[in-house]
Amino acid sequence: MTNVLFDPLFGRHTDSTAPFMFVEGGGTLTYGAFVTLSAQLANVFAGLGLAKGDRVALQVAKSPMALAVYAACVRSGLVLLPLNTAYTTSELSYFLGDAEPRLVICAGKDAAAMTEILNGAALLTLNANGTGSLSDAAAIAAENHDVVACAAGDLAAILYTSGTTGRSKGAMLSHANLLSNATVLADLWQFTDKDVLLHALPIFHTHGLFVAVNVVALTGGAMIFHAAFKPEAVLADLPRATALMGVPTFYTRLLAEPAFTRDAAAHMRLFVSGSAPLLADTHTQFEARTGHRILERYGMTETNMNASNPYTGERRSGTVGFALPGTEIKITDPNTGAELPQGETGMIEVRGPNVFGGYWRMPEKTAEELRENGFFITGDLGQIDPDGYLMIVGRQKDLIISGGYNIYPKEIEVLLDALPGVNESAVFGVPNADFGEETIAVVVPETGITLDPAALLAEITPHLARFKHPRRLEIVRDLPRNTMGKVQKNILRKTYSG
Ligand code: MCA
Ligand code: AMP
Repeated sequence: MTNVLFDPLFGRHTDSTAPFMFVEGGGTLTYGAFVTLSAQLANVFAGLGLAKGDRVALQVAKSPMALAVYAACVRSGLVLLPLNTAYTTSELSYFLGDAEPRLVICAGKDAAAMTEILNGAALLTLNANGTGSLSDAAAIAAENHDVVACAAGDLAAILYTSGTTGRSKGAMLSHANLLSNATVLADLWQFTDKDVLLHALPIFHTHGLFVAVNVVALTGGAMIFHAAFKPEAVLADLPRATALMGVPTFYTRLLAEPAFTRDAAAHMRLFVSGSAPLLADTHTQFEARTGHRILERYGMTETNMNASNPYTGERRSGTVGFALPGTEIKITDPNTGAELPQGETGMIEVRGPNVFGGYWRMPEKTAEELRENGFFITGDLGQIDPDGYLMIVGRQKDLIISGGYNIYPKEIEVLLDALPGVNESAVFGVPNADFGEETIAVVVPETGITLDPAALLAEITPHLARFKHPRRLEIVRDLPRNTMGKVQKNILRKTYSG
């Protein structure tokens, strides 16, 4: 019996006494203990009648037990649906309705609200401190569990990415997608069992869950597991870490700490940045302060990681480096799809074993974005410099990235437009020194109506995760439009920047 993802990540560590996680606040979890925990959780899931292919939704605070749920799903052939802890009940009810999980795991404090939207799923609880009905059940479950056979194409996870039409799409990620990407990255970034990764990212996205965890588990290294990113806590643990993966906000916040010095970073060998553009200025300041050059890479939920600056060789700021080994990247004409000559700006398209199989139960959306020849149309605009480095120069998709979280304007515009007295609205991002971008909304009232910005915000915010809340909302007479009638968000961005 083989399980494509579980065997190389966790299966080969079954009896290992090597540390897998140094948990913030004390305690070490060995690989062996983690694998046993995953077996007990797998037995709990099987006891509920869950079988290969069933979905397990997980909306809980980051903890070792939460990560073990991932491993348990992989070993059981179950499909994990990790959900941002910031999501509100309205956002969750869509995900649960669409993915139809058989089991939902949430914090005890959220159980009552979750019960309303379960859609027939079983419910177990897992709190930030590791307690809850899931842990209770796992504690008395058998430690032996036969790993379920899983082939390359079997699903390991569905991760929701918001859509430009306002409806989130579930990206289906297979065992082989995740394994191939981890294998390539571990090799490229030279991870070994001597590495200690300081893990401060959330574990409900590709970056923190797959890139960070899979690379470490595949190579047998350890993680220092922080519940969230706190600069002081990161600084305190840097002397026992060798690597950090973060979004650009991590690096600008670290640079704001006077104690973040060359000495503080002396034990580190690698700082990786991704999920949002890293400013050239951050790059330069970081190197001047620590002597390290941040390694910037490029990825997406649908494709895992696509491109990376080299480990040895020049890490060029303003670029995301080269296509990963085994992955192809081309720049195409956004209108015709024809490949453009080197140096021209166009749509970034990606093909490789890292690219997902399609959107969950959305064949039309899949067909729009994933070509029959296997190239995925990213919605990012790029250019390849004369030395082959890929630069992301913009986005064709209407997307705001704030602190590494994606915000789709359409989702907010739909809510605003539905309010009484609102004629239309536009939501866009403007530069923000901490988060990269911040969200602004402008609203056009119906003729003769006076609207109160605070009242509008109060109407929409209960439906939106906190990170999606517009930081400013202004009432305007009309929206700038081009001759085709399309709202010119570039003009709005310029008007409201600074
Ligand atoms: C928190 N808030 C935010 C964000 N995070 N608002 C906008 N954007 C955000 N990213 C809210 C909080 O709820 C809070 O609300 C207020 O803003 C200020 O919070 P603050 O304390 O400053 O934030 P924090 O809790 O310290 O979090 C900032 C963070 C965090 C550490 C940068 O957002 C984070 O961990 N981001 C990483 C995201 C990530 O993993 N992305 C990878 C996606 P209030 O006003 O109520 O207090 S995967 C991906 O993109 C692809 C595949 C890839 O290439 O990696
Ligand atoms: P997600 O939907 O969370 O997978 O976000 C993926 C998007 O994040 C990509 O399509 C890019 O627009 C953006 N992104 C990821 N890494 C980088 C990077 N290094 N530089 C610029 N944008 C990035």
